Amino acid sequence: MEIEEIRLYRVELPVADKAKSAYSMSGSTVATPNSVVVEVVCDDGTVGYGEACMATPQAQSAQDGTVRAALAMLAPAILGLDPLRLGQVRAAMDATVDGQQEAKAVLDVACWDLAGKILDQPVVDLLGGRRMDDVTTYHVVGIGTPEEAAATADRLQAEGLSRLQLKAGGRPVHEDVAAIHAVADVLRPGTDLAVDTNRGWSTGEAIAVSEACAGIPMSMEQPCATEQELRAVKGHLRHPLVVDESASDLPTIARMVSSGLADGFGLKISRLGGLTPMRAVRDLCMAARVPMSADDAWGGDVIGAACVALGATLTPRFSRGAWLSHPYHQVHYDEANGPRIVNGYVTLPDGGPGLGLQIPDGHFGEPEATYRR
Ligand code: 0XW
Ligand code: MG
Repeated sequence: MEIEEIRLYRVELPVADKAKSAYSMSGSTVATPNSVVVEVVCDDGTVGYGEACMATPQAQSAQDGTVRAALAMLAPAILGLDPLRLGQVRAAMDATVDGQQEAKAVLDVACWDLAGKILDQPVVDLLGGRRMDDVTTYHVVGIGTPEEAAATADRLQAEGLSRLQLKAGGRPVHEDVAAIHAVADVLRPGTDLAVDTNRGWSTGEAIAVSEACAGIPMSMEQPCATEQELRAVKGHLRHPLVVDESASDLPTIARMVSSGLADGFGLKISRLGGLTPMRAVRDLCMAARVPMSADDAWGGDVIGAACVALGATLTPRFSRGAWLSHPYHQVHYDEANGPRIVNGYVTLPDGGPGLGLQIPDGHFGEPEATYRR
């Protein structure tokens, strides 16, 4: 089997009106992200999908323009290769451009979708098989007043969500502390709370917030911007430390595990370069008993299905949840099978082999760019 053609599409995923105030991160608000969706077509006509959607500069260095520019170099480099030979695809991409993991992830995910379709297997099984019947997820509570945050947290728990991520940062820390306490007051037994500033606090602010919230059962996700800052605050925090944006690649993650810096990870498939490296990180985290999430910055059913496929292979004890942006934009590429949150858990698409999606031909309109052998 050989890759014959690669088609690139631009897909807008605007925040749904009624959720407009529901998605903000420290220092930035998500409005109308553009997703990069690719169709990787084999010589027998089989189509594999990949996707990356960079929500805001807050969460990663790549943006959709840089992803598209990197794909213009990477797509020609993998034409003619066998998508089942993921190592050769990776080698060809790495020989073409250094870094650019978000663009490489788009093609890597498409190759996993193709592999599943060629082998007539779901990606979740190629990744080792599901370890959870109901796949855990988590829901973001955007930055707002203490009353807004508490009301959203209360509503989400009533809807069955048992993992919440409260966004913080980008404002005076006493406002963050007030919102954290307000959410803590409505936490139900068994609900897991992470406070995520997406690198927003200084080391002093992180320590001060942890002190001010000492009695609250929560974790602090990427409270500061760099690994050095995280190491500086680690011994002063009263809460477990979860690393997200600084967990940039397998060697870094291995260092954070072996040194005891990370009590958990928030991991984005696109930042790591796709399901292939994410699978290796998953195996490390499971072996080291460090919980992780299976996330991405934003995106539609394709990257959502990849997150859920990987997330389903975690054991519940080491899953921090597979995250979807679907609740905020409410767009499906496959209305019937696209992943969604039901009763607090996320569904695993089962519309067929590969990622389990049945995306109608022509669904994305005319491609922005096409690469052929
Ligand atoms: C909640 N996420 C997975 C999606 C947002 O883009 C940010 C990210 C996070 O946890 O940082
Ligand atoms: Mg995070």
